[in-house]
Amino acid sequence: MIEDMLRTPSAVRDAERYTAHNYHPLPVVISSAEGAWLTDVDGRRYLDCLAGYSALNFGHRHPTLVRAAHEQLDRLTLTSRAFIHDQFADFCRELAALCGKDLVLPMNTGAEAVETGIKVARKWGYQVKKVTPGQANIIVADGNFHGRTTTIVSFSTDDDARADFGPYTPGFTVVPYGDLAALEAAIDENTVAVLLEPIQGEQGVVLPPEGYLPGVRRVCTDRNVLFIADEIQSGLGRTGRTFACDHEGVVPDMYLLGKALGGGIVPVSAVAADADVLGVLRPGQHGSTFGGNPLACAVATEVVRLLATGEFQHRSAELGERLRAGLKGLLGSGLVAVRVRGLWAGVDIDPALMTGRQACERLMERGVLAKDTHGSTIRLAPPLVITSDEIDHAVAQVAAVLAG
Ligand code: IF1
Repeated sequence: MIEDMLRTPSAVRDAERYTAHNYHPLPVVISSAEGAWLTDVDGRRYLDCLAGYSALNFGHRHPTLVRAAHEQLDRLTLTSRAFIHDQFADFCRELAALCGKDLVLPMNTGAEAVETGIKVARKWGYQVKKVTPGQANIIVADGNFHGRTTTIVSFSTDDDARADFGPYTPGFTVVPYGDLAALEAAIDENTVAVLLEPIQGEQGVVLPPEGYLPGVRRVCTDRNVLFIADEIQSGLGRTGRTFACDHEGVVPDMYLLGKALGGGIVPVSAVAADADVLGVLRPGQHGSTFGGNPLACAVATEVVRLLATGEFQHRSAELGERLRAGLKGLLGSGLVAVRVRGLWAGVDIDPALMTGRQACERLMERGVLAKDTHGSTIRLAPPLVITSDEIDHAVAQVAAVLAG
């Protein structure tokens, strides 16, 4: 196609003209998608290796999920929680069962689930553990990413995410990720929770040291501290199990869920915990206009049913091994480190070769869309519907970009 006939350049300009520049998106304008493939306004196709930061685990427009959305759109979309609706019970019951927990509190975005987890842990601390009023503290890890609210960025260690958003919310202690001794030493009589990503996504798919998560579980149990696992990005099949915690047989006191829970169609997040934790909330103490709405519940219930079969977890585990082998084969040919669990990979490119952004721009030219995290690290997280041939294709494009 002749360059000056392309629609993309003007479409990029139009999109950038009327928005705040809180992102630096790749210059690609998507107009349709199906499964693991995207098509831009000029008809060019791309293999999606970001999957909406793991919000598209089931691929673009999964037919079961789209059907559920269409049917609900023609029936009922919103009631608020002032009333009950006929999709609510199935969603809460089936998600609670998937998590092995008593109760579910539905919200919309991941950050809202994280904020809900923080509020519930604090209230549990005051009412159940009996910590000093107003002194509840929560332990978090350096390199964390839990969302963008002012409280959440208060405990971020990423200056881009945190700078100039103060004054910051107190009550958080940062310890090195993976250092169990430091975490244990940071617990005091007012500690109500430990909040961790079982695998740190934005940090570049940083895997926990073997035994770390079981250690956190043991320490939290011994010290009567809630273990809150942020599985918003790592959960729901991404790592080859339902939850990343499953890899080491760890069950947190609270699961924070989001992203793929909405099937890539509507924002759906939730907190899942037992009654002795979520039971601290009474009417009027927490809520949200759209939390648990009929459209969200209809789609998310089908998401839970897709996960209940184990098919996506199995695909992610099996195809993840293919992805790992392919990427490990590039070590020494431009990659300096590879971290993979299921269909989730963080790859560190030799900084002398190119930045992560440059790598993603070159991958885009080769029909693969991915996102850099920091420096020369890129994350590869395709929809779990990707095929083995498509994984081989993606790895081949990474190899070609590294070869220059
Ligand atoms: C952005 C990445 C960033 C998350 C975990 C909570 C949330 C997220 C583990 C909040 C959200 C998104 C947000 C988006 C880019 C992406 C992201 F890690 F996935 F790559 F930023 F670090 N816990 N992650 O990953 O969920 O409120 O967004 O629904 O803000 O740029 P949210």
